[in-house]
Order: sequence, then structure tokens, then C-alpha cells
Amino acid sequence: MRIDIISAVPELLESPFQHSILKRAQEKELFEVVVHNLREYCPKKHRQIDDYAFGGGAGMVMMIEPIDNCIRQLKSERNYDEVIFLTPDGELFSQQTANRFSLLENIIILCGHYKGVDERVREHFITREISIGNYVLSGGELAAAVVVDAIGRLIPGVLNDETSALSDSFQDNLLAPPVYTRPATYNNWSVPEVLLSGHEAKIAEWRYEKSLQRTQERRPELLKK
Ligand code: 6GU
Repeated sequence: MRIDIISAVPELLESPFQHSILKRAQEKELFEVVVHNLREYCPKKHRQIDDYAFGGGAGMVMMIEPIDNCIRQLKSERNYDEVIFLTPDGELFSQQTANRFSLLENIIILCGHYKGVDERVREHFITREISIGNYVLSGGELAAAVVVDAIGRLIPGVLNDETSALSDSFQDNLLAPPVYTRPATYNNWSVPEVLLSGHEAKIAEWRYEKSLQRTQERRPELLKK
């Protein structure tokens, strides 16, 4: 899978994909993330990516031309399954959406900024609009890092058996159970006995019970789905 991210502040995306699981995924060539600096797609000399809103009002609006230039360049190189705009008024991102996106071949992600983007971009180039939560960020870059991380780790071969996505919270609408590691006792706080028993069936049952209990306490609405 290849993800092209279009950003007005590409510096914000220099590090998030260069470590840990996503780094390994890219080294194994299961996954490629390419960040594009929107300023490089401005008409010559101007280097301007935003302008005042027609009709007045506070806040700058991202201009259509640099975005069009960048998307057109990318589309001339390969086919894209989705062109996603990250914006607080988009559809709420979820594990289910991440699962679906992880099956795609190529996607473009446009990071929003300022007061928004010229509506014609949304009408003519964007196929999906995504928000990562009910709060406002200063730009879409951190949201892009969230979305790309959630997608990238689901691509077949990226996670090994131990880190398998199947046991994640939300994957089955259940929160994950508590986990423990050595030492078995610390400050008189001990690990639940059953986890030290070596009895696989009992451990699985304990984990399922804890998952249910935790979901009931913290996110009861998930159990109704
Ligand atoms: Cl995708 N962008 C911005 N700017 N703010 C957000 C968001 C996205 N999702 C939640 N808040």
C-alpha cells in the first residue's frame, strides 16, 4: 500500500512513520508513505497556498490551484482508490474505517489547515472526509499521523503473531484485557494467579471476562453494537 500525504507543514510528518512498527513495514516494502510539500506545487514565484475568504470573515482559506497541481501530478503516476480530506467536520474515524482503508492499494490524504479549504477542492477532488474526534486541531497533520498509523499496522505482514491486530481493543467491539509482565510481585502487588498457571483455556477465559467487564464499565455502548 502507498499513502501520499499532501501537507502545508510537511515538517510535522517527518518523524511519525520513521520508527517502530511503521518503519519496519516500510523497510519490508509492505507500505510506503510519501509526504508532499504543498508549497512546491504553487504557481511559479508565488509560493502562496492560502488567501482571504471571499465574502470576508476571519481566517485564511487553502487555495485550489496548488492542491489541484499536486493531486494531478500524483494521479498521472498511479491510480488512487480514495482522496481523503482530514477535517473536523468529516466522518468520525473508527477501527472499522481503518480496517477498510488497510485493504486499499493507493490513497491520497490531504491535510486541512487555516479556516479550511476552498469548497471546490472538496466537491471535485475529495472522495472521503475524515475527522479523528470531536475537537479541533490546528491542522490535519497530527490527524494524518493517527490515521496512517491505524491503517499501516493492519496491512498483512506488518504485525507478527504476538502483536496481532486481532486482539486489539475495538476489533471485536471489546476493550483489551489488562496485561502484566515481570516481576510477578512488585511492592507486594501481585499478578493475577491464573496468568502464572500455564493453563491456556483458563487464561483465555479470564481475559475474555476482563474484556467484557472493562467494556461494560468504561464503554457500555460498545456492547450494544
Ligand atoms: Cl482531521 N483536522 C483538524 N484540523 N482537526 C480535527 C480533525 C482533523 N479531527 C478532529 N479534529
